[in-house]
Amino acid sequence: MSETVTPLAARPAWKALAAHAEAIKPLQLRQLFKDDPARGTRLTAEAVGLFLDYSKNRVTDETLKLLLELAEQSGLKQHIEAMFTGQKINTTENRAVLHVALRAPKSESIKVDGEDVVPAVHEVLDKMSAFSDKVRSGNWLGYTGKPIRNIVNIGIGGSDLGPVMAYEALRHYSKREFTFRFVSNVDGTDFAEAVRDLDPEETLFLVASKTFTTLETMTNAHSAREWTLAKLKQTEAIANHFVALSTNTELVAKFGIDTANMFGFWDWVGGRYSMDSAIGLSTMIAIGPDNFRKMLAGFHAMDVHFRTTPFAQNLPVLLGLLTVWYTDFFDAQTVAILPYEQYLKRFPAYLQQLTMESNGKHVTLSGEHVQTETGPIYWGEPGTNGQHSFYQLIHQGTRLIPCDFIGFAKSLNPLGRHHDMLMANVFAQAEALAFGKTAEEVKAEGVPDALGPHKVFEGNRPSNVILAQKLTPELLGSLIALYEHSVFTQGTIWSIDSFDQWGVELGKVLATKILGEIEASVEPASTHDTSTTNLIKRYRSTK
Ligand code: G6Q
Repeated sequence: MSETVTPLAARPAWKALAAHAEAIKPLQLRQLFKDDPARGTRLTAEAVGLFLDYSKNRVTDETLKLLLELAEQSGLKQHIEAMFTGQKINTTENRAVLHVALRAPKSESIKVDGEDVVPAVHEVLDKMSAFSDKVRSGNWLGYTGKPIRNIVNIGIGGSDLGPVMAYEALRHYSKREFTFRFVSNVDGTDFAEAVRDLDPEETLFLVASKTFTTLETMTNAHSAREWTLAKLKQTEAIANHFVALSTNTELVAKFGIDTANMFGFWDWVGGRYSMDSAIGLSTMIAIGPDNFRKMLAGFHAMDVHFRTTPFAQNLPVLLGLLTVWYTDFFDAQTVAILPYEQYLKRFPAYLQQLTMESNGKHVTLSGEHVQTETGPIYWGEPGTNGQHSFYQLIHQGTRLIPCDFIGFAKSLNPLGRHHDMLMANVFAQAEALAFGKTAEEVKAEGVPDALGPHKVFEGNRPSNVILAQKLTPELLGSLIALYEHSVFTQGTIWSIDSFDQWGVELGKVLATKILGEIEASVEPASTHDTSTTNLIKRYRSTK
C-alpha cells in the first residue's frame, strides 16, 4: 500500500488539520460544552459492550470530519481489508498479519498464499481444549503419578505479557486450586522466586516461545529442566512436566519435549498479538476452554466492528485518530491508560508492548524517515492508586497527557460502597481534568490570594472514558482488540510497519558478544568504547 498512498504531510486532510489545530488550541472544553450542551451525549459511540465517551477531547465537529478524511486519504479502509484477507502487510518481514484469524469462527475462510488458515487454528484450539480439560480435571499426571497443580509459563515479551495480563484480568474466572506463575526475566531471581514453594512432582512448565531460540526463555527453560530433574531424576519425566507453545518443531524436539505436547502457531501471528493463540494455553488452563472461547468471541466481535462499521462510529478508528491528533498536533508524548478495575492491573504493561513495539518506528513503509512524530509512550496504573501519585502532574503539570479511563458498571467483588466510590473517582477525575477550576472559583472559596495560583486547575486536559458492564472473558477480548486496532489505525496513518520490531535486535546481538567477553577466562582485547570497556572490566573484577 505504501506505493499508492500519498506521503502523510502531502495528504490534503493533513494539511487542513495542521491549519485547523491552530484554531482549536485556544478553545476551552468549558466553552465547547457550553456552546453545545448535547456534546456529552453526542460525542459517544458504542459497540460490542463498550461505550466510548470521547466528548472531553479537544475537538470540534470539524476536527472529527478532517480526522475521518485523513483516515480515508491514508487508505485505512483498504489496509484493513488487506489485513483481514491475509495480504502480506508486514512488508519488512514479508508476512501476513492475521491475529484476526486466531479468533475467526470455523465457518470463515482466510487464505494465506492460497491456503485457508482457519481449519488449522481450530485444530490447535481443539487440541489445547482437550489438554486443558485433562490438566484441570486432574487427569494429566506428573511423572510420579501426582496430578498437576502448578502451572509455570516461561516466556518473554509477547510470550509473557499477554498471558500474565489475561491471567490477572480473568482471575475471577480461574481455577483457584491451581497456582499460576510466570517467569520471563533472565535474572535468576525471577525463576527462583517463581518455583521456591512449588513441588516439581506437581508442576507443569509451559515453554512459550514462537522461535524457541529466545535467550531468556531458553535459559529459564533449561533451569526449569534441571530443577525438575534434580528431584525426578529420570529424563523421561520431562514429557510429563513440559509442554511447548511454539512454531519451531525441530528445536522443541531437541529440547526433549515430546512434539505431541507441542501447541503450534504460525509466522503470521506476531509475538505481541499472540495471546489468543497457543501462547494463551496458561489462560485456557486457568479459565477453562469455554471461557477462553468466549474471550475469542469478544475479540472477534471487535474485529467485525472494526472491519465493517463506518469510521465515524468505529471505536478503534476514533481512538486511533484521537491519538494521532494529540501526538502530531499537540506535541503530546504520552497516553495514560487508567483502568479503574483492579483485575486490569497488568493491562497498561501489556499495552506498552502492543503500542510501543508496534508504532515506535521512525521509518515509513517505503523506507523514508517519517516527517511527523509517531507512536506515543503508553503508561498507566490502575485507579485509584495513580490519583495519589502521578495524577498531580496530569492535572497541574506543564505537559498534555491524554488519558483513557476504563470502568465497569458492576464489580466482580461487590463490597459495601467500594464500587460506587471507585466509579465516582472515574467521573470526577475526567471532569476535573476537562473543566478544572478557575481563579474566580478559587477566590470565591475564600482561598487567600497568595495561594490562589496553586489552587487553580487550568483544565482543558483531554480524556476518553470507556465504560462496560462487567469484566468478562468476552469483554476482555473486545477491549484488547479495541487497542490492537487503534494501534493499526495509527500505524496506517503514519504509513509505518506496525508489525515488525527491528529495534530490539541490536541490543540482543551486542549482549551475546559481551556475554562471551564477560565469561572469557582471560580478559579479551576490547572492541568497545571506553565506557563499555570500563564497565565490563569492573564487572569482571567484582563479580
Ligand atoms: C513481539 C516481539 C517479542 C517476542 C519475544 C519472545 O511482538 O516479537 O516481544 O514476543 O521476543 O519471542 P519468542 O516467542 O520467539 O520467544
